[in-house]
Amino acid sequence: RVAADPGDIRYFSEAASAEVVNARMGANADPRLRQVMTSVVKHLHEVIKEVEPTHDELMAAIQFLTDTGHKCNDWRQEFILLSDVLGATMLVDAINHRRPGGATENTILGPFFVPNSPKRANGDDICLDHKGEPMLVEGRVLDTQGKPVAGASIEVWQTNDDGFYDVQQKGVQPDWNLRGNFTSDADGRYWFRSVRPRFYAIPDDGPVGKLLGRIGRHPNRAAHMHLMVNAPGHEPVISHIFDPDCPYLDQDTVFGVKSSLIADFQRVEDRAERERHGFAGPFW
Ligand code: MBD
Ligand code: FE
Repeated sequence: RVAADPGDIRYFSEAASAEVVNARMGANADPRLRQVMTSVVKHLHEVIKEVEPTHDELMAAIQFLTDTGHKCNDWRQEFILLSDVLGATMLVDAINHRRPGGATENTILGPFFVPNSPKRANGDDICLDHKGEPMLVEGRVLDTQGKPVAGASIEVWQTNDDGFYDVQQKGVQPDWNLRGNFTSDADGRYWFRSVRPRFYAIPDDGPVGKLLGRIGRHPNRAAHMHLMVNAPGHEPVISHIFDPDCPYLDQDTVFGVKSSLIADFQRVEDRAERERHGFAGPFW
């Protein structure tokens, strides 16, 4: 039978409607998984009905996801990147960290955290090749009552002056460059030397970078240093500090900037004060 008016055609298949697909789940399905899958199928069908993709477009989508998986390796998780640039990671983070007043806000973990970074002493320099603009980081770990937390673990990681993490440049940067694990002192304090972070492009040589290019988005992250703070009996804080002068502060490609995380950077011109903080060696 040929329809007289193409607008009459019931273009979606009754036999495979979202309701029919979801009704196929068995009684033994895990309740949470049932809830998740019900929603995923419902919204997937909504997207398809809204977009009306061709078969070629469906295959392109499948190829995109396949390529995304193939780009993953020990240090590169392209799916995390995809979640990040779509705002999904920050939304999940916001849902799960409705924090009591006063606690430092979380932001995105990112794909470049490496566990078990070397223990460092307060005052150490994590920039092992001394390339970049010297920076002193000072902070204090406090509980939500404002009491200092001694013995907290502060893990930090950042890119070098060229915008790469050590794991992206094995053999070029020293191992564990710009990473370290500090411990807060009796007063909750920690301090260390590093170099000023710069804005940099997330790895954009893969399917996620290609997608950003095709939709006219730049791949740049606002200049940041990552911190993860853990202390027994306390919730971890996974966060960043951001450079207040970075031109990408209001257009971070993964939507990770929160105004409370923009740090106070001060230029220290006084030589004696620089030397007091250890910036006296042959490099500075
Ligand atoms: C990063 O360095 C990062 O922090 C995030 C969130 C995504 C890609 C690269
Ligand atoms: Fe990062």
